[in-house]
Amino acid sequence: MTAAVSTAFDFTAYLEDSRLRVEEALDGALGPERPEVLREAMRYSLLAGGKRLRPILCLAACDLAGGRAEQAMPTAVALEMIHTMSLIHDDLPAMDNDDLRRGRPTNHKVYGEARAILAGDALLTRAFEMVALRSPGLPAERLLAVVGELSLASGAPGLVGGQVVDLDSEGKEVDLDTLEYIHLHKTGALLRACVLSGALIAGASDELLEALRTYARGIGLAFQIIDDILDVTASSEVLGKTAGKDLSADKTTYPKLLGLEESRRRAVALVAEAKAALTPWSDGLAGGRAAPLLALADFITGRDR
Ligand code: GRG
Repeated sequence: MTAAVSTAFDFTAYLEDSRLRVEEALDGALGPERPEVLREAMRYSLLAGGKRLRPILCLAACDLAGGRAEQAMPTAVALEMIHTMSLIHDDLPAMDNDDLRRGRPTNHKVYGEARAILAGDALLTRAFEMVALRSPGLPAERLLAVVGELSLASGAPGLVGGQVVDLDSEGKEVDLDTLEYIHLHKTGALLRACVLSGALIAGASDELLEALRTYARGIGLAFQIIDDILDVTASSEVLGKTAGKDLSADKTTYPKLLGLEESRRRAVALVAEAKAALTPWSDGLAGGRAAPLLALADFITGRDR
């Protein structure tokens, strides 16, 4: 009897397999930081779980551009380090002042504020080391382009700029354009760096890089809209972070400006736009080479945490 051959893309298996590979790489990425307490504080947040969406996006984009996932793994790890740094700093009393992250006490609650700041700093700088010094066998000009994307995503044109406007907007009336600015910088810029750097490592064409910019814009905004919705609809237990935080911090969110239903509709439309940008690479059964990025886009609107 011949077994039926299924060519459908198994996203659940893909996600779990990629996540496990990322966890393994993250576990091996730190060391030999000294003193030991710094290493511990870095590992505490880096290995605390999380969806690992950013590194997986990077690996998927590398694959789409014709590269091998192993080539992009050091950069994927670097992106998760930058993301983790931003969470540690975001949770500090001077910023969002939170006690819970990824289901555990926040970094500063365990190690104190000074060490949490320094653990974040060490993760950020280690991220650049991962690309510049720990990515063997890749052409220097590709690594330089990746360093450029990571710099843009982390600094004033990305995370920092978005965070400043976000903090300055607390307790004020914020319009949709400002809200979009905050999220395209605070959340979208790093997601964009994930897909662009994965593709750059594989030597992607300009046409694919442009399509990935459009894809990243769509998933970046959709990701944040869903984040805002979950802040209202999900529990702290499920989220692993404090639910209802936006309301208590008097933040403007998509549900506040548009209502829950319209916010969800907008997120779904943005994901559709993101996926449409990849149409030229979506041939074949179940989405072809673009299948992981297409499924990751849907995962963003379907997630419950
Ligand atoms: C110091 C260079 C430097 C930058 C820091 C603090 C800061 C500037 C920016 C804040 C950025 C931030 C925390 C944005 C929120 C992004 C977001 C929605 C995070 C949640 O991401 P998930 O759901 O979390 O992917 P997990 O835990 O699954 O990884």
